[in-house]
Amino acid sequence: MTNRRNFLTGAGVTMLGASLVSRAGAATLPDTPSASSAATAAPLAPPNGRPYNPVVTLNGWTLPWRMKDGVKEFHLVAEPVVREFAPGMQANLWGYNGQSPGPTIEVVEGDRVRIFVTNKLPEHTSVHWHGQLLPCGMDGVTGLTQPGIPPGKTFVYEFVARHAGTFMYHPHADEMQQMAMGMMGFWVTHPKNPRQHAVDRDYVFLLSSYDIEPGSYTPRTNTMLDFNLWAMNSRVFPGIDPMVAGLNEKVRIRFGNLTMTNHPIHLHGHRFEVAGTDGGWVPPSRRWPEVTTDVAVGQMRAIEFVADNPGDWAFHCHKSHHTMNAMGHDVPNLIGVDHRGVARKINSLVPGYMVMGDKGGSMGDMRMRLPENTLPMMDGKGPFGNMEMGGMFTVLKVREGLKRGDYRDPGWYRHPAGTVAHEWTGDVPAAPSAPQAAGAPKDASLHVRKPRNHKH
Ligand SMILES: [Cu+2]
Repeated sequence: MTNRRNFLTGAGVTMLGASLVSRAGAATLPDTPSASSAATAAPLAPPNGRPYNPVVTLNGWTLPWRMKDGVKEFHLVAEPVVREFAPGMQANLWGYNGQSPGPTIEVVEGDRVRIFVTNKLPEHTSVHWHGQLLPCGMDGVTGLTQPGIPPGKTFVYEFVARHAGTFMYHPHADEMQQMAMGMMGFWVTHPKNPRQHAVDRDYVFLLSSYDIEPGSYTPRTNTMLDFNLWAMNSRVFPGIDPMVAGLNEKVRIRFGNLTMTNHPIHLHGHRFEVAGTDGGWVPPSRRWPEVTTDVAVGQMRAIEFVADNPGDWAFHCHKSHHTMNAMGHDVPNLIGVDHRGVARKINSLVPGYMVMGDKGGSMGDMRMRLPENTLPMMDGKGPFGNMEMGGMFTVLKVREGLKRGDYRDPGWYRHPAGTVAHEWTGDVPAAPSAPQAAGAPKDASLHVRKPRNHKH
């Protein structure tokens, strides 16, 4: 009985906070800045409050705040948004302040933070501040620490950002639906001393996954594992901006995983260390070198390295299906099947049918007609041709002479003469004939699968 009464009282306090807000009038609420594009915004130099080295949100932005009586006040609006995944494909998602993911929140260790959350969704929501050490009633778990924020209402969260590190926020209300619709955002608490953990460039993004049928616009939110879009900050390659760094600059890349599976994140041309997690910083003596680090569901990683190798370096999830876009999953393997002449006949029966490589899966240079609002499975024009990538893939561009604070794409790397793999033009021995697998059928039958094309 006591427990129940306390629980209701606790809930009442939160409700009182919300009603006080509306009674005092909208004038007391901070502005609700909104982003209209998926471009990477310039780092937000702290306009007031204590100094820090701002992060760069890949294809995202940082939420401005106002200082009120020494408290940093933010205003998040949970609302339906249209997010461009890459040029040529948009999706109806749910997010915050105009985009999915929501804007990054940056504060300094010891800051008192007040966050107003207005719910413009058709159902209740809440915000959980993943990794923060805060009073239990501010933890944002619907039903457990607060009632859900009803549609049209504004709730207030207030706590002190007690420790520096890498965090995220997301709903703890109808999670399967709301996170599959793109509701999430990054949170960085900077150290009090800006020289502590200082790096030259600090990139952040969240990993998310979506199941959007080719030709449709809205994710299927009850999908548990078979997603067809693997995203960094709700963007897929070639829609993800490159990360750039000056030669010998110290770089940090922080990422969190809000998908339903783990992602081994791999960087070419460099060795890095995991310098921090959502649990805090790893002491330097306990770090070890890696070129791939796995980030499990609900985890965050901050990796650090010196960008001492000039070039255009792939940075991607090492699960090869996660560097592809939609449509790749219902296709039979036809390697070794001679289907010359068959494709045209099938095409007259199944419009849009595409024969998948008899010499491998490469379809980077095929240009079939796609359903509307769908991206090629493997794409991205590079200086040497099609990169045959999608999903969780981007490029780290390390350049000599890049100015501090310059985040513009420097274009493709100009390789020094004699440093690019090239065709051998000397003598080639006669090729032996290919071995035939025992019991291989002479004419393997073709399985035809049409791309599913439902509209929602
Ligand atoms: Cu992955």
